[in-house]
Amino acid sequence: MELQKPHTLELEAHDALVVVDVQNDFLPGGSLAVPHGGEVVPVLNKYLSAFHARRLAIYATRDWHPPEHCSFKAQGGIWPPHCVAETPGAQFASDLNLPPETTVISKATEPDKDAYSGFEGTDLDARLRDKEIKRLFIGGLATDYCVLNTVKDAIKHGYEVLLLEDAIRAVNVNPDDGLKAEETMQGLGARPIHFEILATRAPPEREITEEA
Ligand code: VGL
Ligand code: ZN
Repeated sequence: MELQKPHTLELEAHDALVVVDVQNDFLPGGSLAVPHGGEVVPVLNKYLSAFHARRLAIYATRDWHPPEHCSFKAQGGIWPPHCVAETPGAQFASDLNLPPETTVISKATEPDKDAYSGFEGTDLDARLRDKEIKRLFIGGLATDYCVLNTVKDAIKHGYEVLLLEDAIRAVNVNPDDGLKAEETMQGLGARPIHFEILATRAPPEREITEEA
């Protein structure tokens, strides 16, 4: 067996990165700004670059609501209007370095249904199966809603989940919601990781040998 430093994690062929809802409305100045939400962007950029360098699959989910979505207060929901499809607030953070190969998964697109999970009402599971993905590295916003529910569904669907603990932030409607969500995810088997435990190694050979 190859010698490894303890507590390092090697990225493998059947790994994928799932970036959850890093959209302007959840960031500072947005209509449903997650406290410290902007802090996930530089950290996610490190994961994005690690996955991209290894040619691993990257998915970005987005809340993509119709203008009169049931989760908005005017319709009896609990949230201010946010992430209305095609509006600036629904765009991904402009400083999030999503590679062009990123697969975008739009969710909660129906007026009468909310969906916190990237799996709910989407083809995410089918796409992952198609690529024989086994492990999901999941981070983004918000810990206590869309990250929590995406992680729960991922585990339900049989994926191994690595929770990007350094790249999630919570809404905290109640002060402990984020902590409770993390406990729930870990209780279900999600393993919390931070970027530094990823083993650094040379990018795939084809990259090194590629001539300019
Ligand atoms: C989310 C509240 C409402 C999320 C989406 O992405 O966590 N939170 N809609
Ligand atoms: Zn929403």
